[in-house]
Amino acid sequence: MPVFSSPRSVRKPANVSLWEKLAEKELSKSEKTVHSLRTERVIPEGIAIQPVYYNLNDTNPAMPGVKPYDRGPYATMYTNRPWTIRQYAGFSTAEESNKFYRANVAAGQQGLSVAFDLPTHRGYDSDHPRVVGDVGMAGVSIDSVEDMKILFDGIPLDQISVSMTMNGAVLPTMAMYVQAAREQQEVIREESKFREGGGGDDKPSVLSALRGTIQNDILKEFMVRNTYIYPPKESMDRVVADIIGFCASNMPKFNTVSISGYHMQEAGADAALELGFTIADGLEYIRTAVERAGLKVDDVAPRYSFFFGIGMNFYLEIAKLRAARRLWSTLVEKHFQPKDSRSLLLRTHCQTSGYTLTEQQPLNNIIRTTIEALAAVQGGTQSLHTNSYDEAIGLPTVQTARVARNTQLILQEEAGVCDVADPWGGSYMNLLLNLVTLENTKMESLTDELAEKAMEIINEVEAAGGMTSYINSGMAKLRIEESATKKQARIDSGQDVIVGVNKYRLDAKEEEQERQDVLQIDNSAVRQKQIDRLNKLKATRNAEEVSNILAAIEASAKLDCSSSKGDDPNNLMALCIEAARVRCTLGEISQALENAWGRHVPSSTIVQGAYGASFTTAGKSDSESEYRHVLDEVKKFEEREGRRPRILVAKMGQDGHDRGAKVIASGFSGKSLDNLGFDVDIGPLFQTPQEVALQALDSDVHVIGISSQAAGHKTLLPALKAELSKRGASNIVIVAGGVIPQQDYDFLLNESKSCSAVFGPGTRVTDAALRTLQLIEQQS
Ligand code: MLC
Ligand code: 5AD
Repeated sequence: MPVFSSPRSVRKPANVSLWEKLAEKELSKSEKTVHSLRTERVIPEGIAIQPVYYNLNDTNPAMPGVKPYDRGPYATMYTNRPWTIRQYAGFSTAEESNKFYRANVAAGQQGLSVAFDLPTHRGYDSDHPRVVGDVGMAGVSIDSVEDMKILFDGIPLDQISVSMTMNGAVLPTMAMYVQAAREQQEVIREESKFREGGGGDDKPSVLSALRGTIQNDILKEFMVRNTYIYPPKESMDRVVADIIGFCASNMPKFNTVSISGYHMQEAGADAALELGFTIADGLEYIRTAVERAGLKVDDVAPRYSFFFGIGMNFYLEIAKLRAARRLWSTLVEKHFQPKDSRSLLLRTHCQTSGYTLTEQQPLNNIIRTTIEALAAVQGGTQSLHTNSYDEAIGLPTVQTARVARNTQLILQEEAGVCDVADPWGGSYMNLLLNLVTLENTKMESLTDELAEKAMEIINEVEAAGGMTSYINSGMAKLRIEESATKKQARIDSGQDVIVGVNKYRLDAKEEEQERQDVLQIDNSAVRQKQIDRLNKLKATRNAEEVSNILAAIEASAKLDCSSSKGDDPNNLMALCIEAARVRCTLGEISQALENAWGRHVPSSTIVQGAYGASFTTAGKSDSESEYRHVLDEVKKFEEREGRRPRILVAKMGQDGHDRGAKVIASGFSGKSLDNLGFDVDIGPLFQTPQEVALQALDSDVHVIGISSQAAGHKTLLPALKAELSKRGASNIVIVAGGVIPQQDYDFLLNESKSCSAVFGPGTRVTDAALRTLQLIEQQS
């Protein structure tokens, strides 16, 4: 039975003594002591809240901060320092985003987290013809160090920790951040010299003061997020490795990789897959540093950090973070034998799930986000982003961002959740399995069982030669897509409940009243502003310096040997900082690397059979009969037309979120009973409207289904329509789906007539298929 800890026992268990030692060390910079934590936090009811609870009868109880860290990476956890409230944000221009960051920090946010726009992610300047619809839409546009300086204007980079979500164009972005910090520091030094009549020069290098995190996790980009630029090998051996190497030597407080499971969960992975793949990615990054860059595990692992998504399965998500810490410490110890115990600590950021939020009855999303946030902190996260309740329809407004931030402030400052480390330690949560076997298993079954499931996945990956080989085999993507398709089928067939979507729906009129305003971004104005700034920059810089450093970057990229050590003159991060200093643009630096390595072209696959299988085993006769109705209609169409309805599922612009596209492609496709019977072509990512039109004509499709998740729809759909009419192919039906706010429907359907139907979030695949079929029939 778990009971209060107290100084009662005669011989203290070793873990408790260790905990006390670690806790005193953590508390040394504060006014608090272990004694004060135990005795002075008395609630009005007269009870002293303990910093940690454990079973006094256990000879050596598990403790936070103690191996294998199920109970948390730090001994004192939030009793000493709460998790960091770190809201991910970026809006159109550097000026707008800077204003937003400053206001957020003033309102209680504790760390920054930058969302870049898609052209920046993919290494294009704002004036590139491929990115017309994307500039400034899903985050802030950064073309040069000048933009970066504006982004952080008035924000002391040597004091506030900054996370940057960047993986593709990570070299120029990191370089511009470092250069902006240096120039910011120079200004401060100049000012202090002026004020103090000299001095200021003896301050430590700004690089060593920088605190933050760069995502730099390219492996999951190839699996799910898709903002890669270069092929996997060069991305790992030179981009990831050179950044890790540079930071290990020069930026000791900077977290060099944020190993992310979040995007796997958003793409449809269940908790075991997310956990297994993420830990396997982490092991691969240590191997890269050790084998490719000649670094030691203790040079790098203490600055690897993690990032998990937190969905609606409350208990499971708590168990996931506990299991993650155990798996990481155990596997790092086993494979790499570090000497520094910090190499074993899994520290993580979490973000509540965007996927679980709904367009219908958006206020319900506040409740969902609160539950997910609570799971993240009960699981012991170090840093947290809570989503805004308008997530399913667009980027946050000032008001919805405030509610999201306040959710965390309320948890920290009103609900008392920081009072104790790991309240779940010792819980007797048994799964069905244990009830069946009636085994009196030790508590925390869920953590154990999830860890076991993830371990099976890790073993499968390791047996395939590690994560890079496993990804190259296509298995990682397929397993996640299969899991996503099954999830969609469970929702469509009503097995998984989503309140307000597949159960307890409002009628159309009530839903209309619930509608929210969505942040509107004037994409063409942002783009023009960026182009003007680029032109000005190019007119005032030293052209010779620019071409010299770009040539040096290209030459280094072509070298066979690894130059990942931070002091190597060929280290790409060091060269890119110099390029940022002389005002090379992000697009130019990316192009220099592309000249050496080329751009990665992914292959597209469609999962077969997963959708219908869940329907036909759902055991609900009405959903099964609906499903069969669609199949019958498709069959009739085939008999009448001599071929099956053919759809091209395509994505335009730099938007790489392809869960929706893959689920539609997979659900619609196939001839067997397991899928809906359409003939499905799936286009490559990142197409221009012209490329999509040409592929549609080539494949002679009846309909194009455009999936849009990154707000480019108002520019790109009209452009596609125009491309089709130009080629005399107006008979091809266009339908659209994804994150498209209702207020844009009228523009798309009536004003610009650029598509015939919009399938918003929460649309069932069977409904979309039936409506699409009707539209094709009307057209022919
Ligand atoms: C913490 N500290 C303590 C303590 N808790 N000291 C004493 N007692 C305690 N109880 C110390 C730590 O050791 C550290 O110091 C310092 O306080 C900060 O704590 P931290 O735990 O490291 O927190 P933080 O700085 O916030 O770092 C958290 C992190 C980091 C390690 C997870 O990597 C991070 O901030 N990640 C955020 C990633 C992110 O925002 N990603 C957004 C992705 S969005 P020291 O000296 O040891 O450092 C996305 C969406 C998309 O990707 O676009 O697809
Ligand atoms: N600002 C705020 N949140 C964002 N997200 C993506 N871009 C932004 C942005 N510019 C969040 C959403 C999305 C997840 C990938 O990150 O929650 O689901």
